[in-house]
Amino acid sequence: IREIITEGAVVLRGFALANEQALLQAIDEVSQQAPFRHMRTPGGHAMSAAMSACGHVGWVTDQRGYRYQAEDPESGSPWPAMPGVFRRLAAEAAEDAGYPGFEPDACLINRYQRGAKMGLHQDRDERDFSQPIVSVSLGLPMVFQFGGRKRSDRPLKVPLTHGDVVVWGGPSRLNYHGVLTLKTGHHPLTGPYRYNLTFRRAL
Ligand code: MD3
Ligand code: FE
Repeated sequence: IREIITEGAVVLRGFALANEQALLQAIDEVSQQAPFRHMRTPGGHAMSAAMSACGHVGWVTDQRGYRYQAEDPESGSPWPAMPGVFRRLAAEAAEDAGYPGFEPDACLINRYQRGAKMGLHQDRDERDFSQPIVSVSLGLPMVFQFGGRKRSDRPLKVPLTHGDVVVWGGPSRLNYHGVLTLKTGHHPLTGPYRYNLTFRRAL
């Protein structure tokens, strides 16, 4: 089931369901090597979503700003390699949405607990905005806010549930977006959490 949100943004409902167990196990393995942590924004606020990452580079934020880097700042070691099931799923979803040949080099793993949210922002720390972004939702449901090219454009609310995959590219690549506050809940596979995998070509 494919829904178009706007030009360049496609929701593939349930696309990740066939791999749910393998994806959650891979999140577990990655986060044993690169534990979830609440990074700080350059302004000094702790982000409410906990983050981990895998791939050649990981997205980080600290006093110095936002960037991609090859080492986990907590350990000084390289980020864990991107699990095969991650890479394959991201490439298949991108191809389905009309972006063949997507080879992500970064996967950010966001873990939301009750009360966590992500305010409206643009993703602009990547080098090539012609590359799409693939996002995979697992666990508790949450409402995604999809805005326009300007912060002041009124966002559309899109509910995302376990297994949904969204591909953003082309004209929607620099749109503002965010997620509303996660409500308390229990998911049979993830307990109190919602996970989001965000696949990007950063370099
Ligand atoms: C729309 N994460 O980590 S991914 C982020 O659910 C982030 O954790 C959200 O936004 C989450 O930066 C949503 C979906 C997403 C990612 C990039 C986009 C949507 C996008 C770029 C342009 C438009
Ligand atoms: Fe984002």
